[in-house]
Amino acid sequence: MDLKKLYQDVVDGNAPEVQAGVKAALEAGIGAEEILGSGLIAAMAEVGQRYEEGDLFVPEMLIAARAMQAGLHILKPYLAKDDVKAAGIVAIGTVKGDLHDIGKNLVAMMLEGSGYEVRDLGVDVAPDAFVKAAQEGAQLIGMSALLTTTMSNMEVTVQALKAAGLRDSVKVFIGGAPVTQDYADKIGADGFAADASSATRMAHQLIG
Ligand code: B1M
Repeated sequence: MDLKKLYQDVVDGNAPEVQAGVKAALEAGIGAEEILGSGLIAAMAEVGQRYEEGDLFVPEMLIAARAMQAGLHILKPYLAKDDVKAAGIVAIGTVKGDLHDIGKNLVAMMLEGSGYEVRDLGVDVAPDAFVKAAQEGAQLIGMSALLTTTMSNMEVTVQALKAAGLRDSVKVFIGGAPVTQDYADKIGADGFAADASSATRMAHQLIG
């Protein structure tokens, strides 16, 4: 079997078919990482591109995102079978003003699969909520942003951690489509990860 139908079902936003397709691909022996990369993530990239070109609109983007989340739910137990068990508490969230959570959820899933305790703060997370998570024991703060207009809230959060006197006791890492290593350096974050597996490696480096 190939992943073309699964890919198309994500683009079309057909959640029940996406779930069935992920199950069938797993049963056919296709690896979880390949299903994720070539089926789910590649399809969302097409959705983004078609939105940019004016061929799809926000409701279609949302329906495709729901279908992808449905597929991720099935894949979750198969992802991140990492043998390195690291003790550590990570608080993760999508920054204020930003509602995109698929990438953040994926990073959270992989971290959990690698043995971290993950405190998921959700989306539209205010700087104060990240500060509170650090006060409540998170050793690593992960921030996700998908919009160029919300990225600046990562810097605001780093500043809020500093103002609360917590910057030296907590590590900060960031990611999301518009985020770069240069940006991480500029705002004083400790790390940047381009995708969910490098996010796990980054966590190992920072606190593992
Ligand atoms: Co929106 N959206 N969206 N959207 N959306 C983008 C991001 C966009 C690039 C589309 C486009 O124009 N091509 C564009 C942003 C443009 C920009 O800022 N430059 C955009 C826009 C404009 C908008 C709205 C403003 C549209 C509108 O209302 N007019 C609006 C904003 C709402 C808001 O947040 N306030 C909006 C809304 C939405 C939906 C709600 C419809 C939906 C989100 C549903 C949801 O998340 N539950 C949605 C979607 C689905 C997308 C696209 C199509 C897909 C995003 C996605 O889930 N990708 C996206 C286009 C695109 O990215 N190609 C787009 C799959 C996911 C696995 O990848 O999130 O990149 P990603 O995560 C990766 C890495 O980035 C990284 O690892 C992940 C796994 O590999 N990563 C991290 C992510 N976070 C990390 C954190 C880390 C480390 C790594 O450490 C902590």
